[in-house]
Amino acid sequence: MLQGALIGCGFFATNHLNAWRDIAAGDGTARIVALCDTNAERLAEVAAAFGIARTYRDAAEMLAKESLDFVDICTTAPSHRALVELAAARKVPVICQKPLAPTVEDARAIVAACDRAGIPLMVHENFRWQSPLVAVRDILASGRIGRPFWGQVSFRSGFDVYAGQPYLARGKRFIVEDLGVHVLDVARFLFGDVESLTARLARVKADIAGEDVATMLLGHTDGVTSVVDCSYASRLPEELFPQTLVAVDASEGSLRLAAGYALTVRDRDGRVETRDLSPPLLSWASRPWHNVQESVLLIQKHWVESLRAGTEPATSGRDNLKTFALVEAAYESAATGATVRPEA
Ligand code: NAD
Ligand code: 89Y
Repeated sequence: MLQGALIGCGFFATNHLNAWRDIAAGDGTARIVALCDTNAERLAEVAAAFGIARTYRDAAEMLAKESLDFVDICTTAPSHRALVELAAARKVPVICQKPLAPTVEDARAIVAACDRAGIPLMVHENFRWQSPLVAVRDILASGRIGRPFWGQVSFRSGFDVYAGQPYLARGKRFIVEDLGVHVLDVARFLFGDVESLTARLARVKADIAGEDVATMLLGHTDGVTSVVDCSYASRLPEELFPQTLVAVDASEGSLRLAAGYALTVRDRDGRVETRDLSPPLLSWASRPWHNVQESVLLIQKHWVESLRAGTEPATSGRDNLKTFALVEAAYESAATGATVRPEA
């Protein structure tokens, strides 16, 4: 059984820990043996909730004292580089939450540190592991609707994300860095790498520092044009948080993943299929987060499989630099009004 440690016991970490507990109780391939948080109160609370006795307030001390097969970093971006570098110095494989870093320099340094140490790095870029989005990807790969030429990946909500994650209201960069990074990654997952990006951003909510609306036009290298749009300022008749909607028009058919995980496919024979792709509600999950929570379990299982097989995880640091480049390109395009060629 692989022995891991988790750093950062905040808002999102309980999802990681519940998923690790499922893995330990399931095929028993991995478990968390130690926890670290600089906040003593939070550390004690989470350690008690998950029955993890070995706790540390200093990551360097934990890495020195524990014998670990991997470390799972679930802190916010400003601390990622220093924490990954500590793990790399001890040659401990790393999972790091998104966004990988606050700057492209830090993101590249993180990937370089792991490369130099010869350790795997997976970015916890979990949206592409949501089961409805995996199903969409499988249909595209099957050729049932032919060759996609247009797509839309859309996340529009008015959910109060600031209550659980107050730091989101304070950053100069908000929706593209925090949520757009997922939605842009899904666009790459479905339609491939990107050669051009044009973006317009807006701030609608008055008392936040960053942008809460983003509309992006992507030119993918094999010809697809996609629109990626995100909003936390949308007051819709039905609140859809945290659903990602997808539309694809292709040479022989089309596909829509609509509200409520309702899939409709018109295939090359003109047949129309409708399917309910609602994700399961795991025992520890709660609506409306359950699709995200399922994807946390799936990405962590993927990490364990990759680590055991010695293969590169789908959202490795190297891969994630390409998604990171789209985030940077979006801010640059919005600032300059120009179409930008993303640079991984
Ligand atoms: P949070 O602020 O609630 O928790 C972070 C915790 O890390 C805090 O308890 C803090 O004390 C601790 N910490 C900070 N620096 C540390 C250090 N150097 N050593 C040890 N502990 C340290 O943040 P959160 O909302 O849980 O978010 C964590 C990360 O998860 C963010 O990067 C966020 O973007 C990401 N996130 C991802 C998803 C997803 O679906 N993938 C969803 C929500 C949040
Ligand atoms: O932090 C964000 C994420 O990764 O998924 C949704 C979120 O919690 C708020 O935008």
